[in-house]
Amino acid sequence: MRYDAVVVGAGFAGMYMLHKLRGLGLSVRVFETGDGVGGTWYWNRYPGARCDVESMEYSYSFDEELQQEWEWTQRYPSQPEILRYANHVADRFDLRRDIQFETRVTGAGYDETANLWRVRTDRGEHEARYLITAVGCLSAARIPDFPGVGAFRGPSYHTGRWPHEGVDFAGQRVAVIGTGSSGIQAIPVIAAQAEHVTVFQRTANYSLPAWNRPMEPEYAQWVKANYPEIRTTMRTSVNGVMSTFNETSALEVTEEDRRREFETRWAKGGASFLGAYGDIAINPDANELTAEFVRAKIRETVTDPRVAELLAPKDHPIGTKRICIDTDYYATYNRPNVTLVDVRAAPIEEITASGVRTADAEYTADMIVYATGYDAMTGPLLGIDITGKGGLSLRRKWEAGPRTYLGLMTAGFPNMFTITGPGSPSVLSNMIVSIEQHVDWIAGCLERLRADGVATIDADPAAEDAWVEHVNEVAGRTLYMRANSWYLGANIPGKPRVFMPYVGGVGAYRSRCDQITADGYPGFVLS
Ligand code: N01
Repeated sequence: MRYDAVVVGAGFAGMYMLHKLRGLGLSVRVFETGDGVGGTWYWNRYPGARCDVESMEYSYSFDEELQQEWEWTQRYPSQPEILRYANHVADRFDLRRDIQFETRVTGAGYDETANLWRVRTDRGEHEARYLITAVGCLSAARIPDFPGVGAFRGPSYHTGRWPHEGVDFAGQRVAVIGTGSSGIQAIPVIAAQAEHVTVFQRTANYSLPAWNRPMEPEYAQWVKANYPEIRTTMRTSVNGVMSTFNETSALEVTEEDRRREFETRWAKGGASFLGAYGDIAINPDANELTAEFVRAKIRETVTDPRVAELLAPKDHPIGTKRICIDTDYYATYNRPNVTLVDVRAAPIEEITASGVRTADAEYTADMIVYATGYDAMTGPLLGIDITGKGGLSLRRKWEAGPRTYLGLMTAGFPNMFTITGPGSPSVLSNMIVSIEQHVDWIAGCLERLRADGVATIDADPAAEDAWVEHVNEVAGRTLYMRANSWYLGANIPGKPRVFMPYVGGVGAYRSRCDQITADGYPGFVLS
């Protein structure tokens, strides 16, 4: 079949892109691997899965009635609630009739002569003028290639591919590998049900309390009444959220003032703790003071000093790996049925038929939960065999790391757009804010091209080089380069070490994109 546009993925990006393109009168087909909408929130059904952005801010802003009618029940939305919201949006805007579920896009090739994308799926081929990827940044789930992964006798689950029917942990000895955001959310919930949980930690992570609670109706009402200003604040902020960012240096204030500020933000809960001072992300001394406050909280909470020391992160500055937001994570290690294993000291050597064997012991388990993360940002795109002009493959082009102009296009792949692609704020922001910005920008661009009779848009290689350099340069001014994070691809053996998201802030980035539109798309080649 031939469409004006093919969109890959029916998560929050793909759903809104479909809605916008329909509004332009374009014919659109969305292909989605899963059998429902929701993307991340469709796949991540692990116990305790919850967004780390507050409900009132983690929602679409494009439709006034939608944002007024939907009622969030908790401060931080749980996965089931977000999935209900995604389904509500799909119903409300009648999106499903243009989404083909249970269909994986396997490849796409640009046909230069016809100026068309030929899109291959596991259920047939299609053509489109525009190819728009809405594949998510954290959707290529990854289990490390431990020897013997397939030999384990019991069931094993990756957090990002959780069974829809759920998992009963009662009476089970559960091994959990990984202590990133997913592990940190899942471990307390699993520990409350299982007979025993053995947590395999390679790197201790900083986690802040969520203090999740039922939504206060007065607060929800206040936000709804003030949505126009609140959404503007979010769109022009650093991270796409409402919380306040203090500009002062952590080093300019007295110890007492600093403690008070940290305590206030800790008591408030959530990631706004990292906004306590303006130099936490750039000054090692300011960062260390912040990190030490969190370590002290861990030591206060965890009763066994040896376990507390293992849980207190020391090998990377706070905030340089994605900050975790938890409910009862550290206190869970005070339970008699939870054991922490340090796999930095004694790495996992093998998954055996009966459990996990490290360099110094074997741990028996009935189930294994892999909370081992994703091939982030590039993984979902390179999982599709995409070829551009002259048969250039994206895998080849990005061999040494992703190269994009603004995270929106990559030179040599005309009429292909990447929503929240590498080189854009994406994972460093409230994803829905960044998704809406990209979708609006792309829709505006397509409308303009049509009005001007332009058939093709591509990134100019020189503009792309300059953008990649800028992305690296801004990241280089921060402490982000000091952590072995998935932002840098460090979690995947052999992946090039390149800082992938744009750290310049969503407000500044939006202004830049808007200026480019106003100036007639400098840095793009229109033909
Ligand atoms: O994945 P991760 P995640 N041997 O990559 C360990 C978002 N998210 O799914 O740090 C032993 O962070 C690995 O160890 P190390 C959020 O952006 C958001 O938890 O590489 N261990 C690490 O501990 C987040 O950042 C929400 O040394 C191994 C863990 O597995 C992103 O998704 C909730 C290993 C992987 O952590 C990814 O989070 C969930 C090995 N060979 C996720 N390989 C919210 O909104 C890996 N590990 C709250």
